[in-house]
This record gives sequence, structure tokens and C-alpha cells, in this order.
Amino acid sequence: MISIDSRIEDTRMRSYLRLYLVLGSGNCEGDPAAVVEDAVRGGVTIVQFREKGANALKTPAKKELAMRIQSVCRRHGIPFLVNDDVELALALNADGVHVGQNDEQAAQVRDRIGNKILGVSVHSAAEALLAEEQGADYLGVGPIYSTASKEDALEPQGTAIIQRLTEITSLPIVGIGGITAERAPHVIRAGADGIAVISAITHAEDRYQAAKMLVSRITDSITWNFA
Ligand code: TZP
Ligand code: MG
Repeated sequence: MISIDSRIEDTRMRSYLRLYLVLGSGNCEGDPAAVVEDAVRGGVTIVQFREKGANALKTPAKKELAMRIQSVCRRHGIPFLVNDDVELALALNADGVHVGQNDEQAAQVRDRIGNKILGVSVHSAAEALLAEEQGADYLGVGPIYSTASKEDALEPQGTAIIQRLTEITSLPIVGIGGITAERAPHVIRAGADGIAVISAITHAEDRYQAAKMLVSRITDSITWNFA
């Protein structure tokens, strides 16, 4: 586990968001823990376990998979977050939780998880400000582009929403939704600290190379930002 005595520091949070892998068993053909292993070796900096969909695993299988993914993350020293399921995150002593607008209120999640990392999905300035007030450590913003990985995804908003949110909040931001190596630079240049992906890694033939390519595109864009 990442040791967190007080709320995570802003710069550390931003560096963790650089390349964010979101996945569950429904996103992977083989063992999701093996996908995580390849992806983290390729440069993924944080992992969110998101077990969704008609065939989603239920505990105890869900918990068992979460534990195996968490152990890969621990071995590599990167944070492991759980989507929605605060109970599971607490049971595993995960590094944090990510919630959306239709989940438990961020303020309540903050109360339950103490200083663990709290990420909140937002789609507007109002949602972003509320999430900040309620104790979010970072904002997940999307879908930026259209995505086939989320059944109830809203309309893609493009990168303009990221730029808009950087103007009204100082929270770290990760863009999500339809992001590929080609698109990653646009998301970073709009002001995101990183990109979150499902299919760009889980559906890649070579997950290690896919992650490496994403990291290199992100790094190049950040250099470009300050050049
Ligand atoms: N939230 C907004 S879009 C999305 C989530 C979980 C799915 C992202 O998946 P992909 O395959 O990277 O488009
Ligand atoms: Mg949710």
C-alpha cells in the first residue's frame, strides 16, 4: 500500500495520474491481473479496478480478483483504487476509491475512507466545484471522445471541458474516454495531468508496448507544454 498519513499531496497526485489504467474482468480476454502486470511494466502509474456489466464478478470472486490486481500494484509501488465499492476498498485497505455522479456522495465517501485517495467523475464546472468542496483529490473528466467501453457514457465533450475545468479548479485532472496514443497529446495540451484508458491497453495485442507508447506520447506533450 502507498503510505498516506495525510491527504495526498497535489504534485504526487498529478504524477500518479500520468497514465491511469481502468479495468475489470469484462474488459479483458485473459486474466486482468496479467494485463495489469504488462501495463505497469510498460509505464502505467495508477490502476482502478472497475468491475461492471452484465457478467461482472460478485464477491468472493470479485474480491479475489481485486486482491490479485492489488498485489501487482503493490509489487510495483503504484496506487490501487476501487471503483464505486467503498466496502471492498476498505476491506482490502486499497489506496483509494473512485466514484461517479450516480454513486455514493463524495463527501460521505471522504468520511468513510479518511485520507485515502478520492477520485470523482465530473462533466461540468458545477460538478467539479462540488467535488472539490466535498474532498476529491482529483477529477476524472470524460468521455472526451466517444467510447465503446462504458454502456451509460454521456455525450463526448472533447478536450474543451478540460481546459474549462483547469480555469475554475486547481484539482489534478485526468481525461478519459476514447483516448488513444494519437489523441493523448491533445488531452495533455488541454491541461490534463494525465490520461485514463481502458481499451487502448486492455485490447492491445501487446499491452506492454501499448503502455510504453502512451507514456512516450504523454511525456512528449508535457515537454511541449513547457518548451
Ligand atoms: N468513464 C468515462 S469514459 C469511460 C469511463 C469509465 C470508458 C473509457 O474506456 P476507453 O476504452 O478508454 O474509451
Ligand atoms: Mg461509478
